[in-house]
Amino acid sequence: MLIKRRRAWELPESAATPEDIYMNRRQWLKAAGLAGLGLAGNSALASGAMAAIGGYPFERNDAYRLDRAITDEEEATTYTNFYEFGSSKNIWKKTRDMVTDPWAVTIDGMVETPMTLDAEQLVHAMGGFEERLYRHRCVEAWAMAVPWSGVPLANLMKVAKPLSGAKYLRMETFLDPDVAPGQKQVWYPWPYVEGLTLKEAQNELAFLATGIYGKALPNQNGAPIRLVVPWKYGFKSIKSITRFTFTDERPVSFWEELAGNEYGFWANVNPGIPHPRWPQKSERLLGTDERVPTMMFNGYRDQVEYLYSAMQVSSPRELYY
Ligand SMILES: Nc1nc2c(c(=O)[nH]1)N[C@H]1C(S)=C(S)[C@@H](COP(=O)(O)O)O[C@H]1N2
Ligand SMILES: [Mo]
Repeated sequence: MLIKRRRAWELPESAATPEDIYMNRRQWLKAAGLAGLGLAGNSALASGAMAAIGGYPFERNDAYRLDRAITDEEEATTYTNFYEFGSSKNIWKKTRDMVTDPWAVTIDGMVETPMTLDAEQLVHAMGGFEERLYRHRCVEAWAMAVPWSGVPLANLMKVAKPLSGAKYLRMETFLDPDVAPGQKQVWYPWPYVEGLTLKEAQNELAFLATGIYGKALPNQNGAPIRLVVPWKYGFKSIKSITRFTFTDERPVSFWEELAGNEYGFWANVNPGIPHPRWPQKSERLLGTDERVPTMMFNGYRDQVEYLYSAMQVSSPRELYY
């Protein structure tokens, strides 16, 4: 069994049935909650069972360097995009009621064994915890540079064991309008969905973040696990992930479904390809009035260009919006 740290409510592998595996998120969380209650009298077990993702700060991987100052922590954690909680940038306080531990994550689709497990188990099974400094470029032309903590997304393949026909990884954010009032706005295609090719997901830069600034992610930045793909516009870096689906069909992402001519599937950063409503030549550094030139692939060309160099495209824009 890949999962080393078993929580109290988990069944030994031998006792797991397809019903357990296909338990939906609500059922899973209920079972987790009941198991937690059952343990209330046994503090040693209970505290062990409810351990959150810990061990911060992780050692920094110096392979990833910045050309600019790290963004002020308060700026990066209070100026956020999280449409589940509203469309303004200052919704961070509204995320306070999110419960991120336990956090059920389902892995399904074209995999050897579909499963639902806790976010903490998942990232421990993936392994490779470290800190990385990355630039982040929002399609709206603001940018930040932050230290993320987490694990390489490529390590998801060890846990999920995709079948040979799988070509894409589809990711989904939680759906709970009682917690996230933005999800009561029915004209949005909730839940938030994003996708990558499996080749992109296995690129060294693709990162599953659990923390920022040497601490666990605050809810507003996508706790407990969020994607970070720094060569793409920020909307690809989906927050608070509850499902990873391996598929042979290209996923339709949330923004693509809303406005596919403005926010496409590929969304690679390119200063030479304007958004239909604004230029992408430069970016404002969060917390300052300073503008700097935007870089091709957000400065990660050497690491990612091979992914796209042989691709047949129908228009010069296709890979960059
Ligand atoms: N589920 C979800 N993920 C999301 C978003 C969102 O609204 N919902 N916004 C995206 C956008 S547009 C950006 S720029 C980044 C912002 O991440 P940050 O708030 O940590 O800076 O998250 C991305 N991930
Ligand atoms: Mo964004």
